[in-house]
Amino acid sequence: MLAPSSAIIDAMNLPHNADATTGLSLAIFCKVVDNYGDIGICWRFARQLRHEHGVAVTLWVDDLRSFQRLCPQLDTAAALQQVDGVTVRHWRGQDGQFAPHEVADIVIEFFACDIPEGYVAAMAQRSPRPVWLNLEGLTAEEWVEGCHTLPSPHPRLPLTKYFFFPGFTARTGGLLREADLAPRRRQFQADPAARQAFLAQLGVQPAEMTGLTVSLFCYPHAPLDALFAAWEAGARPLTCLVPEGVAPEAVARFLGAAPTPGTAATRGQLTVRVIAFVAQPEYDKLLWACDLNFVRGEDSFVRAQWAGRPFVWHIYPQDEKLHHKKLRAFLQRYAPDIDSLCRFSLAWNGAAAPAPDDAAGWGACWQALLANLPGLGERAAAWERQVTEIGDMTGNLLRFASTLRQ
Ligand code: TRH
Repeated sequence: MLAPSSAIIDAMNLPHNADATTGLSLAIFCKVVDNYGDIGICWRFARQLRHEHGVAVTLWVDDLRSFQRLCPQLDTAAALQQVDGVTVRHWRGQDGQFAPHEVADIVIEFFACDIPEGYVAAMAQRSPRPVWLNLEGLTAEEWVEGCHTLPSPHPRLPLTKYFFFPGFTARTGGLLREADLAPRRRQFQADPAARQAFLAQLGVQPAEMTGLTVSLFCYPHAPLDALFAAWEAGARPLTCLVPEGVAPEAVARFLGAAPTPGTAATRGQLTVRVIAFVAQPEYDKLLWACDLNFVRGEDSFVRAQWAGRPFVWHIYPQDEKLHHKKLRAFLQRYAPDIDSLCRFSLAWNGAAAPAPDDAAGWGACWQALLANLPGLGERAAAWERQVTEIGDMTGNLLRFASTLRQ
């Protein structure tokens, strides 16, 4: 059984499902499959709902430790807490009884995680019935446009769930983007002192700030040894900033030491510097501060698109190489005529040559990308404008939900 939620909420004097600003309440259920993307997306979404739309948000999440890496102020022992205006509840997987009044106006299940049966039963009893959405994963594939907002009636209960797909076109839900993100980024990028202070706080040395700075966030299977070798032999000094825990084995091989924050080594033109895994808002600044960003999964991939800088995506691997299809679909939209980025991205994801042991191939692949960095910067700016036009995902989702509310 879940803890008696009403009693705890009453004791903490928190709202059940009411909000002073809009009166709208929303519950997000998030299961952390692995890594940080699941909670990273839900946490960002929750804060935006609260801060920009005044929605009373309850975020149910089953893994508070992953969450704490993005949000250091979180108490991993608390069953219920308020963080940044959001009610965070530790979802321990138990089922239990819920009263209809505990159900939010809008219920979001993230990535088709099964929400507690007792909660679903209470949803069916609530009047009016809540809006129920399944927030899906991001892909650039075309089929998404045909599935976005489709209904899925419950087999037994008088409830209908709707699919909501983020995406890159006007026939999808768009991407998460806070209203103040672009102005904050522009201000930061127009202020060299802000960049210097930010990088210095991460331990980056003044001399390193004048060369090419690259942030690196990838899965451990990335062909990192080959890329490090290409950077080491390159024509320009390059500093690679690696948050702690990213591709630890390859990073340790280069460093000759355990990759703990503050550890750095220089060979040839390349300095690899391990930095602390930063809190989520700081990660944006890291992307804004670097000349090129390597990102992965879903959330950092989207943030790189709002950073206005060139980026390379390491896609989350899936069975039967489904991820290669998704990568190609994105490249087809983002960079159909940018050969250097397509070649590099396909190789980085193991979808094309050069192979990881082809040092000369990687050297050439990197040189081509480097030579095209200014062009990639222009493409990043144009893409940002294009995707901004379709509206942000949170606003789009609330608009869709309002059409379903009885
Ligand atoms: O961590 P990811 O690989 O996460 C996911 C999950 O694997 C998930 O199951 C899968 O569905 C999804 O990828 C596709 O990558 P992602 O999505 O980029 O999430 C990382 C989060 O961590 C993102 O919110 C940014 C944040 N972050 C920080 O806050 N600080 C940091 O220093 C770094 C490197 C990342």
